[in-house]
Amino acid sequence: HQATPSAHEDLFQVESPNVVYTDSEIRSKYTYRTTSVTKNASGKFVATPKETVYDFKVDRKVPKVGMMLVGLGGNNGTTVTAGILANRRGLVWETREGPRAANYYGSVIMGSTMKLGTEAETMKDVSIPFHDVLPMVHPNDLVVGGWDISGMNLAEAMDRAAVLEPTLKAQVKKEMAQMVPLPSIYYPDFIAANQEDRAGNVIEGSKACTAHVEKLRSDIKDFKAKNALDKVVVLWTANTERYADIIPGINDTADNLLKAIEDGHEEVSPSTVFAVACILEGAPFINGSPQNTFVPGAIQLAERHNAFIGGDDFKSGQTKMKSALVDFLINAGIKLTSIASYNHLGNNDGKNLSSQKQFRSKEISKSNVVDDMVEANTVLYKKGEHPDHTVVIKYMPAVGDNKRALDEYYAEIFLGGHQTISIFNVCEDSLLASPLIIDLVVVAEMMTRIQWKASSRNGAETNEYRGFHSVLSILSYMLKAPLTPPGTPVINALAKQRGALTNIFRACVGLEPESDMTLEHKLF
Ligand code: NAI
Ligand code: DG6
Repeated sequence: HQATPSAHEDLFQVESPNVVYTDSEIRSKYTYRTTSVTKNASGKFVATPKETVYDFKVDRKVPKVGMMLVGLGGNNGTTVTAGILANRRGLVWETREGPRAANYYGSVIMGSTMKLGTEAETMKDVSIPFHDVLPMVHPNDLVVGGWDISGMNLAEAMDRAAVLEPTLKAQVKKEMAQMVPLPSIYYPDFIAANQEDRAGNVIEGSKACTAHVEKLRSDIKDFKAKNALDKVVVLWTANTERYADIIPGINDTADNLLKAIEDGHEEVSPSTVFAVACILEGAPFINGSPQNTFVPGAIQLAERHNAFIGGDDFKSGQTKMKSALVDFLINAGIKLTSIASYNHLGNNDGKNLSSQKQFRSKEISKSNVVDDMVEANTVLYKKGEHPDHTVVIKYMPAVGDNKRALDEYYAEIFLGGHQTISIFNVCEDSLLASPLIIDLVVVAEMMTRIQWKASSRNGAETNEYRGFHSVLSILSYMLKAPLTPPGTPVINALAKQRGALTNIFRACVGLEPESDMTLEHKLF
C-alpha cells in the first residue's frame, strides 16, 4: 500500500512575513489576542485587551502511523477497521437503496471544510477540506492492530457486530479474517459479569502488575517494528469499565500509581494499565469510554513523560446534539429547565451497560455536558442553579447497533410560556463512533508534530520550543467528558470546541481565527 499523497502541499500556501516554509517545517509567528478582566475598587469589571506572540513550528513530514485499538474485536473496532479497508480500496457495494461507496462521513477532519478566506475578485468564501489545513496523516494509511479479550478474527467479529451490509463485508472479509486481536488484560471486576463468556484471549493474571505493563509495551514495540512504523497511537474502545476509587497513596500520584501496579492493587483498572504502558512507551493514548482511566496519578505520569493523553467517551449522537442544542437555547436567552434523555440499544455495549456500575460511568459522562453553558448565563440562572437532567439507558437486544435516543428538552420562554422540543435520534451507533476514532487518532498524531515557544508570555520569554500540554483538550469536540489540563476549564459547547480545533490549526500556518464578522460585506 502506497502512502496517500498529501493534498496540503498543493492546495494552498500562506503569503505572509510571519510564515516561513522550509523543506521540513512550517514556522509561523502568531499574535494571540485575549481579554484580561479584573474588578476595580467600585466593583466594576475592567477589560484589558492582551497580546501574546507565539512561534509555532510544524513538522511537515507525514509519518507512517499505527492505530492500536483496545477492544479491536468489538463493534467499533471491527467497523472502523472495515471502513478504513473499504476507503483504502475505494470499494463500492450494493444495498437495497442502490450502490454505496466508501466515505469518511461523520469525520470532522475528513468530511468537513474550513474557510480559508475570501476570493479576491468575487469576494466569495474559499473553503478547503479540514484535512488539508496541516500536513495530516490520511486515515487510509493507518496500520490497524490492537488487543481484545475475545480472540475471534476480525471477519467473524464483524459478523458478530452485525453493523455492516453483507455486500460490504464480503469484500473485506479475506483481509479481516487475517487480523486477530492480541491477547489482552482482563480484570473481571471492572466490566459487567455478562462479558465473561467473551474473555478467552487473555494474558495471565487478573489484577494489575508490572508484567502487564511491560507486556503491553512490548506489544506496541513489536507492532511498530513489524510494520516499520514511525509512531503508534493507542485508543481504548473496549467495554465501559466501572469507576476506580481514588485512594490516597494508591492512584493519587504518579509514583503511588506505579507502586500500586507493582503491588498488584485491585483498584487499578485495565484501562489505567494501558494508559501507563502507553505513557511509558511514548505512544499517545486516548480513552473512548467514560470511566476514570485517567486517575490523578496517570495524569501526573503523562506530564512527567511529556506523553499525550486524551479522553473521555466518544461523543457520537445524543450528546453531540445536546452540546449543540443547549448552547443554542441558552445563547438564545431561552431558559432550559429540564432534559430527559432515554436510550435503548441492543449491541454488546448496551449489554455491558445493563450492569449498574458500568451504567453509572456512562451516566456521569452523559450528565455533565451542559454545566459550562448554564454557568456562563448569569441572566437566566442564579449561582448554583441547574436544569433538571436525567439519563436512562436500557438494553433491548432486538434493535442491535441501531441505537434509539429520545430526548425531551423543556424550557421557559417569554412571560412564563413553555417550549418543549422532542428529539428521536436513530443511528447505527458504531457508524457514528468509527469516524470519531479516526479524528481522535489523526489529531492526536498531528499534535505530536506541533511545537511552540512564546516571544512574550506573561512578560517572560520561553527560549526553547516545546509541545502542547500532555492532556490534549483540543480533542474535546469528539468527546463527551473532555479531559483538560488540571485546573483548566472544561468546554462542552460544540461550536466552541470546533472553534478551538480549527483556530489552533489555523494559527500553526499563521492564519487568523475564523471570524464571522464579514466586514468586507458590510462596510463599503
Ligand atoms: P463492544 O462491546 O462491541 O466492544 C468492546 C470490545 O472490548 C469487545 O470486543 C470486548 O471483548 C473488548 N474488551 C473488553 N475488555 C477488554 C480489555 N480489557 N482489553 C481488550 N479488549 C477488551 O462495544 P462498542 O460498541 O465497540 O463500544 C466500545 C466502547 O466505546 C464502549 O465503552 C462504549 O460505551 C464506548 N462508546 C461507544 C459509542 C458508540 O457510538 N458506539 C459512543 C461512545 C462511547
Ligand atoms: C447508550 O447511551 C450507549 C452509549 O454507549 C452511547 O451510545 C454512546 O455513549 C453514545 O452516546 P451519545 O450520547 O454520544 O449518543
